[in-house]
Amino acid sequence: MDVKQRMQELSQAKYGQELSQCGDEQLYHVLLQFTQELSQSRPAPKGERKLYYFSAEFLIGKLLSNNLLALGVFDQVSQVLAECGHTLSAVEEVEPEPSLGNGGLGRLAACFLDSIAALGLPGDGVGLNYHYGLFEQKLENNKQSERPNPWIGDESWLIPTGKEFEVPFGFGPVRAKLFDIAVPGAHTGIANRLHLFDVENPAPAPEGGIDFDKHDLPARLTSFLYPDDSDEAGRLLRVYQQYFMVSAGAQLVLKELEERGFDVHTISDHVVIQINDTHPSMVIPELVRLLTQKGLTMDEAVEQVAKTCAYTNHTILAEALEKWPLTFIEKVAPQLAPIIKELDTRAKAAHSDPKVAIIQGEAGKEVVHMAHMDIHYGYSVNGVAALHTDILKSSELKPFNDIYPGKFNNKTNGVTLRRWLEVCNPKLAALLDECVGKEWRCDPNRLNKLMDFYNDTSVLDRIQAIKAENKRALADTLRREQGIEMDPESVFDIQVKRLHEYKRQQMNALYVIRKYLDIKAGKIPERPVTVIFGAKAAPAYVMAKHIIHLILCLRQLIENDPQVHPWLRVVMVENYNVSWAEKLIPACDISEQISLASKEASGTGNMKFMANGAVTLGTRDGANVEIADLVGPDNIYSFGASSNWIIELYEQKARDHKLGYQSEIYYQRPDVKPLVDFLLNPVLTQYGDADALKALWTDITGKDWFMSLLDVESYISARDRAIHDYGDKPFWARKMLVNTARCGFFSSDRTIAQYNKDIWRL
Ligand code: 26Q
Repeated sequence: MDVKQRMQELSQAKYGQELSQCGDEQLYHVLLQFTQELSQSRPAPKGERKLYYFSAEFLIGKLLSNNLLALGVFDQVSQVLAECGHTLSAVEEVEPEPSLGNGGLGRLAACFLDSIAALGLPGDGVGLNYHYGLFEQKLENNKQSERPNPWIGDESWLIPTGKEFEVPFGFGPVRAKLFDIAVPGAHTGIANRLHLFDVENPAPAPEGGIDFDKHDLPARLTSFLYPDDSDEAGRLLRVYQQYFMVSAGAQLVLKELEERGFDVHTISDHVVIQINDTHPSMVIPELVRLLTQKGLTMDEAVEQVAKTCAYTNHTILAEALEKWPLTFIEKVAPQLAPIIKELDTRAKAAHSDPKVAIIQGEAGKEVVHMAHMDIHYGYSVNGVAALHTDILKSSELKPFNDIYPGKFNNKTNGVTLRRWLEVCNPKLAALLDECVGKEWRCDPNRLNKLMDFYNDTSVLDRIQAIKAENKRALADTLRREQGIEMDPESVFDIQVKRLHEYKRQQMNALYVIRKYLDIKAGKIPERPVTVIFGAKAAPAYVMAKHIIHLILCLRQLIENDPQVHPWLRVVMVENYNVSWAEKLIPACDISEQISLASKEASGTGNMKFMANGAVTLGTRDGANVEIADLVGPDNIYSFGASSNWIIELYEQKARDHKLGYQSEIYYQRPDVKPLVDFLLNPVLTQYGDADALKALWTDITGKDWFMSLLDVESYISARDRAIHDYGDKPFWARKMLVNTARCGFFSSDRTIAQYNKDIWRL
């Protein structure tokens, strides 16, 4: 196919003009259509078994570059654009980002779809077509506010399919319309699909902020991605969303099963449903319901479903494990309640331990424990990193592991190196081609060969030159788009991820306070450091918003102080999203992965930073443990209390409040107290809301549930050590090289190959 000719034809047809006369906006729409045509001409992969990845979130990000790469026309399109005086990156600026996910879990689902297609496996995503996705973040007056984030224009990636299903809610039936997004596979000729369900008449965006009438159903069902669970009406809406997704999704699965010519009694031979966290768990009773409608007995239906569904757990945080009041389910989907009760009765008959019951609580106040339903009625339960799976097996879900020892398995997360290295860091990718051969793009383990260049000063110099260029590019973009000034010669120390107390952005802020106080006392740091944050807080998560406020007040304080900002700068990127991640990650020197050990199930940002040659400063938590094992102790800065010790402290806390960690450190350690007390200092509070900072101070000194004070001293010294080491250029460049060389394990192609071998068997 002649790429240029087809692009010419499209620009004539759409705009009646030559390609060379088109602006970026028009070129984007030409390329959107071009890409869609190519993707849609690809067949679906064949196979006796098909995977359906059910997920409330698919944080796909912009698709243009990614799809051009998968379709094998990236270079040709770049060339054509260059001939017209344009660049793909400028054209891609026109594309709105679909933010159909909150963070790690949603982005993982997107990486998985990319890898499933790249491996040529038959597997589609099933989710919801949120019109405004995750909110757009504004930072004003040192606080976050939220706006709707529309992404569906007249032309988008959505392909109307004409398929419709009826979802039987308690208040009446609602039609679910199916839209698809094509998922072309790299290095294969196939394309899979992301199936997104929508209501027939979606409501327009609310005026101003993101508040809307949560009772306005069905019009509001697919308006927003759920960012929190803070109020009753909102939580009920989430259950409506979940049932809408799984009922329509289960009907789609059965329709396709029939179209593929298989007997419904053999569904478990031909279908695998991977349940991404508990958000789609109602697919289990819904599928039982639909199968019995199709003539299976209850026993048969339960058996088939239990051989079809597999569950992935992404958290041990109790507050994030979904337990819905039975009354919610009776209201949303009354026909599911008797089925869930039946599943519970069967589980209780087989296992008397009340800890493993599905329905818990006294009469009238029963809750349905979604994860328990998944474990009893799924054939596989997996965690997302080795440490996380061990914790699930040995403590959090131990009673279940005792019952079903064979069910539990680990699948360490991964990321698609196509987006997170090839597309976002083309210069490093090209250097890797030179050093280890282009084959790494299909076989990421080839990157290990980069170790041959450990002492090659010319390669080490080029690795550093590429990093320096990426840092300058980031500084330019941030100046242009957000008016932010930063010194590209300084160390770029980056923490970007959702704002959560367990991720401990507040501990990073305490480090900033330490350095600020040092500089004011005349103790000048070894070299300038730019501390970069990017984070959205759930709109109703008060403490998270206080932490954003602290960061922004510190930023302003330092910006206003010419004695400090040559040495220390704080940057907070507004509206951190996938597109910002693609610019920030290639420019990072030090990757902050500082969650309280045991709390971050895996993390995936840590892997993206590593691939791009950033050195991790982290606790031994989640996949950081595996990163440390791969790169060795000289190429990572590990610090902080071990997960075993933390789990022990929480157990002590549960047994006896006096023994467990109670933030006594504030009173005991003379170096720690002034850092926390700075939150009350008028030098800082003049820039913001003294009450909010006081509330944060009270929390850290009184509760500090995620123990930032326990680790803050070892954190400060590890961080200072990293910043010191950065000064020895060849020494540091080797660490960068080792990190990139060892990242092959974290390719999501490896993760998906393992899911397929151990769970899906497609
Ligand atoms: C639950 C109930 C009500 C409303 C919202 C939710 C909800 C929404 C989103 C609960 C959890 C999430 C997202 C969780 C998440 O992103 N987890 C992350 O998953 C990654 C992929 O496995 C891991 O790498 C991260 O460690 C984990 O935090």
